[in-house]
Amino acid sequence: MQISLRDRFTGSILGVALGDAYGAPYEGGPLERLLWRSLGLFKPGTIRYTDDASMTLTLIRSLIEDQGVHQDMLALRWAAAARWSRGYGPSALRTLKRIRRGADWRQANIHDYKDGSFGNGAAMRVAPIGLLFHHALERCDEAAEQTAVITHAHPLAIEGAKLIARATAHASDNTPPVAIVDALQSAASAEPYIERLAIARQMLDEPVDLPAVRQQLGRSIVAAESVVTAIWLACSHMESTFEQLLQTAHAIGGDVDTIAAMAGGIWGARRGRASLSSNLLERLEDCEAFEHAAENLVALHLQFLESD
Ligand code: AR6
Ligand code: MG
Repeated sequence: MQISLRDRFTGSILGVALGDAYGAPYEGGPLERLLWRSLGLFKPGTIRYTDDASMTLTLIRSLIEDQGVHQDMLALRWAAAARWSRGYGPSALRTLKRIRRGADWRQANIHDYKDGSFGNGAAMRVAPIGLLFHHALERCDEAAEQTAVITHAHPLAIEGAKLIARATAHASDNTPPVAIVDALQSAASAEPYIERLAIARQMLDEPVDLPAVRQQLGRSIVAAESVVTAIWLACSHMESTFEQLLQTAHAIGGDVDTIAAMAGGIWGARRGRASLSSNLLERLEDCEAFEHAAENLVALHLQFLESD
């Protein structure tokens, strides 16, 4: 079956939002879960998304407004949109608040940690870059890095973002799962990613072993301990339903929403919107906004293709 570009872009962005929103209630310990469940009650019947999907949406809007990555504008837009109640990482939120108060992102991003944050926050929001530049992987890398460094200056956070962007790009080109991991293995340069991608590749040939996934690929908020987990999750569930992907994300545990968001973006780019169930979509907060943004991203992609 032929899947259109529009179906792949909307599938990917809705995949990020669904993974995030349906993963959030399962993240962290009992107190955190209780908090998310009670926040979810604000809009009866809707499943609330968190920082992952919020930053993804703002990134798309910024790409459209600025006709590509404009780091200073993007930093201001992310800072303006940041809300504590969306569950931002502590350092990321402080960085965004500093930018909101007038600090240059080039200073704000190294205030808490001198080498910058190595959290997975740069990778969780990067799917739009993979979609927009899926025809030009070097530009994809460059743009992924430009968006990452605004809040996550650490080389491991940047490489994590590049890998998720490339995985999304390959998936949107209909690359089969095993070939996606092979391609990422050739692209990776930092030891933790090279090692974990080799393990993930091997895991694709074996029955699912969740304790091994948790232990060897990781499930934390650190990029090096969640990016490859998400890539494995998407690739190992490429022929399954999105609900099955979510179930495995819940079973892995840890940073469930962000792992599911990263995986959802990759899965949706290959499978397309038509493979997402309306049951899940109906309850997603602001579903139309994600869909509309993804459609605008298709138009920008086509515009870039024409001018190349
Ligand atoms: N040195 C020590 N600890 C660090 C360093 C470092 N260089 N970098 C990060 N950490 P943050 P995120 C630790 O705040 O990556 C949300 O739920 C430190 O404890 O940049 O944007 C998102 O949805 C820091 O607070 O957040 C993600 O799921 C933490 O890593 C998740 O949180 C996270 O880094 C991470 O988002
Ligand atoms: Mg998260």
